[in-house]
Amino acid sequence: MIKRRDFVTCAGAATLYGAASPELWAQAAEATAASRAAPGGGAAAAPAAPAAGVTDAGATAGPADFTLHIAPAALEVAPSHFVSTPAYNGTAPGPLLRMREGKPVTVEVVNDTDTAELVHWHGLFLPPEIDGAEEEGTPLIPPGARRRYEFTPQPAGTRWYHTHAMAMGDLHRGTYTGQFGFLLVDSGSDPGRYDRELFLALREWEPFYTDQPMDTDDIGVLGPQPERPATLDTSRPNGLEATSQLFSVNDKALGSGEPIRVREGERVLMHLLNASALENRTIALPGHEFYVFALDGNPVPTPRAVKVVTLGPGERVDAYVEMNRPGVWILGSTFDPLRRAGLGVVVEYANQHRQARWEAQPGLQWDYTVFGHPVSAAPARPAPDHTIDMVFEKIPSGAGQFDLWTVNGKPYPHDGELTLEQGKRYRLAFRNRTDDSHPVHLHRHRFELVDVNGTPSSGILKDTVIVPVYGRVSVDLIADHPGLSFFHCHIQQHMDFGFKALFRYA
Ligand SMILES: [Cu+2]
Repeated sequence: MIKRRDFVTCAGAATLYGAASPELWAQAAEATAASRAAPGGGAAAAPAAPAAGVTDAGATAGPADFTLHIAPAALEVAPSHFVSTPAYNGTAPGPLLRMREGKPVTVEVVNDTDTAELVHWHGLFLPPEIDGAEEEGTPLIPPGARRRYEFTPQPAGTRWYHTHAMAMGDLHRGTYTGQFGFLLVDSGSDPGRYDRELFLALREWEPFYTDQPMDTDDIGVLGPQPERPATLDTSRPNGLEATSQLFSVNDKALGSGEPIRVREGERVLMHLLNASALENRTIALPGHEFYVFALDGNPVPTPRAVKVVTLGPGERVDAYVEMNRPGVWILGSTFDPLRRAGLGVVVEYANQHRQARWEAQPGLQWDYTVFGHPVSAAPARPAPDHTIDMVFEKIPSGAGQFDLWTVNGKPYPHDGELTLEQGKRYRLAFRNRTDDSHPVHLHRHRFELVDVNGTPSSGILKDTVIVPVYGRVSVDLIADHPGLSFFHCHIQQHMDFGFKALFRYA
């Protein structure tokens, strides 16, 4: 058994399949089991620093606890297929930032690119000037500049960091790039009983635009759809949508990296992250179950085992997997075309040399609410002081254009409309009147799921939640972190083209 501070790193190495399309070599990989993958992360130093703030790092003496260099990197996502993209310290994910809850740290960010950048610390409670959203007033880091951030990490749990730059029509900016990494805030009290710890981020690369419907997730398509309009307006064609044909777990497409090597009887801790800019993903490890104990890094009231895990962009799932079915398996997307195009990694038991196996997982649906308090045992919840409806709509812009998105039918930033009073409880009712499912994220706070498409929920704390197609999700927010707080869909294109709002405190 190893403890939290010891984690697995595997050196990446390439397997050559010769020149072939991603689809072809991914299929080859599934067939041959010659697959490898590299869990992300690097070691982190012990932190020590004063109060929160931002400084021009050039004026500050002494090394920071962590340093992130933003610079172009060449990532060998598939054999001899190098993706050129800005990344942190030359890798994607960037270095694992491991911090102790409540213990101040310094992070220095060096922008070695030719565009202004921002690093957002997703899931942390930080002041708006550090949080990493321009909309909240965090200053951009100019090209060639460096900034030193000093903050006290909280709350404990699996967080992450990523760029918050707007991309608009530029698919080489924002979360389309390799600028993402895991940030773990350690409570110091987690017994952490496991044999192996993995950090697995779901990704796509080399995005491009299409005018064809490319949705590869169907979250909520079969659900109740309480927000579906009586008549659908199909008069205008859809606009351009970003999509991809090259996928990976961390920076290696299925078949391109080291396998995850395990032994029978081991208990593996998986930190799962959807770092996609594009879409929700559903994954499985055939023959095994994910014992989910935290969502977005927050422990759930009812941990339980499930066979598939769905993650919207920005979401995290922490789960234990008992390695009790020896063989060679593919941990990957349940959607065949995505898995064959790289969204997976091979899990190989010791002394097993057979082909990597995949088994279909038909009919299984992810459901947040099963991890909450049982309805009969749910603690009483105070009535909200206010309810805020948030209606999401899409305005088709026509062929060759970018669709626009609105929150409450109004353009950003909803002046004066979304004002919070400190200490009050707000029920946010997310009403999705679009045919996409949206992972919506609120900065600097977390909220409790109250209702998902009519199913009550209790005790699940999150910072990002998927609002299904034509679906409705209600959450309770206690206004306890004064300052501007950005709200947006975590799909980059939706955020860039209007799916955003700003909460203020009175
Ligand atoms: Cu969206």
